[in-house]
Amino acid sequence: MSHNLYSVIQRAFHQAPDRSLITLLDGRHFSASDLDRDSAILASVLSAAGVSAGERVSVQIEKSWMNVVLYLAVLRIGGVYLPLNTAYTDSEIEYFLTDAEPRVHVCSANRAAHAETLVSQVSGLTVMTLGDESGSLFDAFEAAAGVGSRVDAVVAREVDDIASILYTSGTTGKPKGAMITHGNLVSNAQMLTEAWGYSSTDTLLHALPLFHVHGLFVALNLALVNGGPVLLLPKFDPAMVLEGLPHSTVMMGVPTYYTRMLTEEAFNREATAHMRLFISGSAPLLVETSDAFFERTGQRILERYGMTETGMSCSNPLVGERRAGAVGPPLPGVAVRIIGEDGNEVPPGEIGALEVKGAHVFKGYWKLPEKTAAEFKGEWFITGDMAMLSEDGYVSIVGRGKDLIISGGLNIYPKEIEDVLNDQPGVVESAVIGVPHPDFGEGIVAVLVGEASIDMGQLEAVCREKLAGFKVPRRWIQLDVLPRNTMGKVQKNLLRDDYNDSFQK
Ligand code: MCA
Ligand code: AMP
Repeated sequence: MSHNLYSVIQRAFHQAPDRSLITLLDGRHFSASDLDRDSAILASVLSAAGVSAGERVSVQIEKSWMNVVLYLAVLRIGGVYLPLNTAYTDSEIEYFLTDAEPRVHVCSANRAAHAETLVSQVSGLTVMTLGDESGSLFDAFEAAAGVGSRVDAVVAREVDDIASILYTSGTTGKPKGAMITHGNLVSNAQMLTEAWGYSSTDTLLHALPLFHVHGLFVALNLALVNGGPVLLLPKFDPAMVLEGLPHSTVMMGVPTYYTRMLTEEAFNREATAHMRLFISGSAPLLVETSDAFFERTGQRILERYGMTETGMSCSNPLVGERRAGAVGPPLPGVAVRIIGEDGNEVPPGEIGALEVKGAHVFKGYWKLPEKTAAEFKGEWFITGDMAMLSEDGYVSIVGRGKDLIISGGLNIYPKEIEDVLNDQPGVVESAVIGVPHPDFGEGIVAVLVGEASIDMGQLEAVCREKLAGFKVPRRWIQLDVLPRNTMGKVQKNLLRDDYNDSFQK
């Protein structure tokens, strides 16, 4: 039996081939059999371009229905889907491509010239472009459709075979490619189906990007394995969400989506009456946001918790108390434990390091066996999050052991920005911190030590050139020295206290 995720999705497609599965706001819609056929056609194009089982296809494109088809086509042929944030700069892309060595890189037309320069560095690389029904890959797809070229067979995959690589940064070093298997994705989709009572009668309001775990594996996979319709928005936009709500039953988002919806007067009980479930994750949902949402709509947002490396691990219950400030018990099939400084499990109510175990835990980091080994204790994966378990089994994420900023649901590792800043003339050292931000949850502040003549505008320009826009610090502070403890370690907690109000109005 094949464990290819596409086979699971295809079974759902075959149950209701005529059901409209992807609908766009402009009225275009695609049935299950359209997606099955189009992914078979695109699979033939990718195969002709030399992609075979186990080979990577990297993708940096705007969200569109063809993006969904491309994802399905890569799964079908047993390829490894490698999505990349559209905000990544050319230099960031260069690292990912040289590390992952994809056979095909699919990008927007405006990014093709740079990608082409990498062909000499990545052996066997082909660059293709894809927009919303445009680009060289779309032309090849149309040509293949015209001559009836398609690959119908779904390549057999084992539970442990890699379906996707997603890059995630670390406290030290360069971003690491998390190898996510077919087994991981199928088990996560199954546990979420059970926990959230998801079925083909649900319509998913899909506003998230398709290049992270949340939008791709939590949202899209859940709908696809259940053969449930998706209203695919091009991006998060409150007006589009308001338009989509009366036609949907489930929405998923990062906390910023919900705080932004609450600023819309039209977002009320009536607007949300057709919805059965709002889900939040990727960053902490403030209790005040959860309460304000409940007051406005009469519905309690269901908060869940996960990571790129694990998919989803915990979720508040569908039926029962959805506790604001907690992420709920572990999902079915997931085990969690909270470890104190002495290496032993702590009793309920005490804070410790969260570790998780289950079929959803990834296979390891691409080409980095030592880093992989360092983050596992046997089958237990060390999440890097600090957590607490209640007497009745709810997990609360109370902080991070890792030096991470989460802004608008996107992870930013300070080290990456500090490395860029420390390389600049006149900068002696830097400390990048996250402090409360009313829209993004956390905003980035750069604290610098260096020559009096440092031009902050120039530093910001360098960051913009090298780093994705969401990683560029928005506040700049210059100090004579950074606060350090007796071990010489920079005390970021003191900096966070001092600049806590940087983004308050
Ligand atoms: C955009 N900008 C940001 C962010 N996004 N700044 C800080 N944080 C952000 N998240 C900046 C851009 O650089 C630009 O500034 C300006 O905002 C406008 O850009 P635009 O793209 O128009 O912004 P937006 O449309 O308002 O986007 C904000 C957003 C978006 C809707 C919150 O970032 C978003 O959809 N976030 C969700 C990310 C996500 O899917 N996370 C899940 C990861 P400038 O022009 O100055 O550069 S998966 C995960 O974490 C795990 C597994 C989990 O548990 O789910
Ligand atoms: P990433 O690896 O980009 O997928 O981000 C995963 C990290 O996001 C986790 O390790 C947590 O620190 C954070 N995270 C995800 N969901 C939540 C949540 N509901 N509450 C608090 N933090 C969360």
